[in-house]
Amino acid sequence: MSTADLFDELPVTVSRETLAPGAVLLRGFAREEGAALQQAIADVTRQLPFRHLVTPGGYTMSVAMSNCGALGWVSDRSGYRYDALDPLSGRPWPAMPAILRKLAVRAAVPAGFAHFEPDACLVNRYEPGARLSLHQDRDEQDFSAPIVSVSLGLPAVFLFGTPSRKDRPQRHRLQHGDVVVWGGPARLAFHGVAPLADGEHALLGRQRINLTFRRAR
Ligand code: MD3
Ligand code: FE
Repeated sequence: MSTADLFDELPVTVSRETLAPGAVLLRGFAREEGAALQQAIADVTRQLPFRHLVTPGGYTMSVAMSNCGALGWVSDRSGYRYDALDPLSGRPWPAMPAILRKLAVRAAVPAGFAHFEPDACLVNRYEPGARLSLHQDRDEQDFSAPIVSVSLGLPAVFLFGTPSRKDRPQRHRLQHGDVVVWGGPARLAFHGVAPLADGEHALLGRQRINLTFRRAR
């Protein structure tokens, strides 16, 4: 038995912090695996290069996106949705690499979700200046499943509100290797990312990559 087993199965360098009811931050949970995760992400984005999607309102997003898994998240002039096929190529999305899926499933456990089965992984790339305005994730069918997010590369200021747009969001700095599980009352909270500050990360260079694992159907 390792020391980690004595501390609730978390690796020794990881802390568990509750940001709000249902929102659990596992600082450094993915840090040791960073290089292997980067490899898996490169495999995905070689098959499905990052794109700047257009919102239904006609704005081009500053964040570039790719997808892997059975379902992919899509935005265009007709709306937001999950689709089994890439509307651009008509083909299925790249498979979700096992190392990515396993990380998400493993992270969900200490947050209280022992049977998380993600069928979609959205890969977001932020270059300096890129941001994500406050929104809710509500294109998934079953809000009882959490969303697991993994931050890699440059740090970002993450904004995290409540299910009401009027409430002022909390700000949290998310760093390379941080994992957050968003479930229960946090699942429909408004959230966003402040414009990415410039910098250079030892492994990823001048960018931040965020993975979000979802149960879309
Ligand atoms: C809280 N991504 O892809 S991850 C998104 O850093 C998205 O790229 C951000 O918001 C990013 O939709 C934030 C953290 C996150 C993801 C989903 C959530 C927080 C969430 C869903 C509900 C509540
Ligand atoms: Fe979101």
